[in-house]
Amino acid sequence: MIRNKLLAAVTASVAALGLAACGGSGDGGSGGGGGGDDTITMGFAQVGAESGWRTANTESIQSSAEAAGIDLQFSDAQGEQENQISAIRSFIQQRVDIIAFSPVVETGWDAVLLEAKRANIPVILTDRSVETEQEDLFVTFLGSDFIEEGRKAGEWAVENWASTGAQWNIAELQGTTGAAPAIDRQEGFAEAIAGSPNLTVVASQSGDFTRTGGREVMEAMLNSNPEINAVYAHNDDMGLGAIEAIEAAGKVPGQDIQIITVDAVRDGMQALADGKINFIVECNPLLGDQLMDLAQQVLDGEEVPERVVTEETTFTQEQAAEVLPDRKY
Ligand code: GYE
Repeated sequence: MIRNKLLAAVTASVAALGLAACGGSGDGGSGGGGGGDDTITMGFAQVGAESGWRTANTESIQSSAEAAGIDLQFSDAQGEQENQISAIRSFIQQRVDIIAFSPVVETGWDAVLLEAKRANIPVILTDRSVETEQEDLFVTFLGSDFIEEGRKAGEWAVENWASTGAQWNIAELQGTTGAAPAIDRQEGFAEAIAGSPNLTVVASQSGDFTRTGGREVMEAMLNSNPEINAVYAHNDDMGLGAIEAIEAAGKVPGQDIQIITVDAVRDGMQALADGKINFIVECNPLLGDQLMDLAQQVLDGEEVPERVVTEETTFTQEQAAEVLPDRKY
């Protein structure tokens, strides 16, 4: 099965090379897709436009590519893994020099990544990682440590909620089912609160990282669990949706129901400064410059680290008010 796909991939890439005629060096180096000049062509398969984080991430990648003189072939998968796989296949056919992508979900990438490998096109993962059976299907992974983000959220809950001695009934709004940040943020949080018997996750469901998803899930949760007095949302947008649902239910977000989110995009930071969110764990979307540098290094044949972790912080309400005027996204 896999063999057949491989053969098909090899045939397809040979055909593509034939079409490109004198296109490239054939070693995956720069110029392969650019018709003989030195411009690097990067195929980038984005998740979609589900959140403020994603918008900032897309802008960062597009402007950094332009600044670096990299020809960016950008594709938006609208949240569907299938679309992302087709985009990657078409990048392979076009013989781009390098492929970068942020996988919608963690699993199901082995076949297409093998095709890229067979075609000698290096792949860089950005933002989210994948689970593969084979180890060398991508060169490096640039992005956050999502387990650590979940842990920071949980540690704040332990220090600020558990320490009161009261009972905290937490609604967890999970990100996209099967996505690395949803899996890892849940894990890190659960691990951090495990020793606090008065912190209980009473409901946990996916709001797909969107504002609408957060609002709808929160509405349903408040109906079936009126005792909820805390929210842990895997991103700001779902937290912002939850705020709408909480207000519609006649409760005060940030007070009757305290909220922790992840991302720290402008709208989230504004809600934090306004007292509607209580704590935000930062997740940095500005990966463009680092991605372009890594691409250049890989195509120059330099060694790059297997993992590049983004530096991040956390924000209280006071800190949000301080940094908000200079916040770029
Ligand atoms: O937190 C969320 C986005 O993968 C880190 O995806 C990213 C997450 C981010 O939709 O807002």
